[in-house]
Amino acid sequence: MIFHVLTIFPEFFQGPFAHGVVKRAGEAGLLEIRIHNLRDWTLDRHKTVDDRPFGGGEGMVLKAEPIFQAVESIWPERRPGQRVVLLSAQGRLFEQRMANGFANEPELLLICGRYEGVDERVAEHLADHEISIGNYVLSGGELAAAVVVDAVARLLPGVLGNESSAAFESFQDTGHGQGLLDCPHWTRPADFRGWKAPQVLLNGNHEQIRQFRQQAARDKTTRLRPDLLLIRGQATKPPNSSQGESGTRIHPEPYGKIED
Ligand code: 9D3
Repeated sequence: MIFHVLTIFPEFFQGPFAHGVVKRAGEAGLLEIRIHNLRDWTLDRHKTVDDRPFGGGEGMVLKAEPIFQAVESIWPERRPGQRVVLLSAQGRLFEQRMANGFANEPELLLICGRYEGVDERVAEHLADHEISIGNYVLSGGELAAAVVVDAVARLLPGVLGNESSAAFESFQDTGHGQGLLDCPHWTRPADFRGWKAPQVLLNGNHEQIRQFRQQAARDKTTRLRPDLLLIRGQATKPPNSSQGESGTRIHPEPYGKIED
């Protein structure tokens, strides 16, 4: 799979992509990451990528022209498997389901937003998806793009012991297995500073261990991520939420173009 990243900070990505799964997948030829400097597609001598917002207001906005020029030069004849993703604070919340969908595409181009935002014509007429990685304010889309690349790269066949795309298809869920958080884990020593690993995990009774883990996952989900129970309509009493209705979707509809 080929990832393109369009950014005004190309140096930023030497860090995140030089380690771990993404680095190894790159070395194995399973993915390729091409970083593109947005300023390469400016025409003025100051290499201007931003301008003041129409209507006034604080901050600057990334101009549409260099972004369109860049994408049209990277893909002179854009094909269906070549998806453009705009990372912006106004985007739809990125989740596992979207990563699964992206992993099935041959090529992805991530546009990193900056400043106060990006000229809306990029979202309307160039990008297939506009996504945010969470409800907090970042200073730009670069960290978000690295997050998306990592989440997608680890799904590619051959990268993490995903031997075939069949193994990969069995992972077409939200990433939380049965819709719950993973169960908690312990490793040696069994007693660390007086804090003991649960005895049941040491006794070798696999049925008891399975039941313990299932309950521990439920308990932890109820405590830390009651929203996951709401999505599946499993919550008996909606903890601290106005979305009490059974089966309430956090996202209003499935991701049409991506999957589901
Ligand atoms: C007045 C409100 N603005 C600034 C506080 C809105 C705003 C503009 C630009 C907020 C963030 C940004 C820059 N952020 C991104 O480009 C971004 C982002 C994010 O901020 N949070 C989560 N995901 C992403 S993806 C890109």
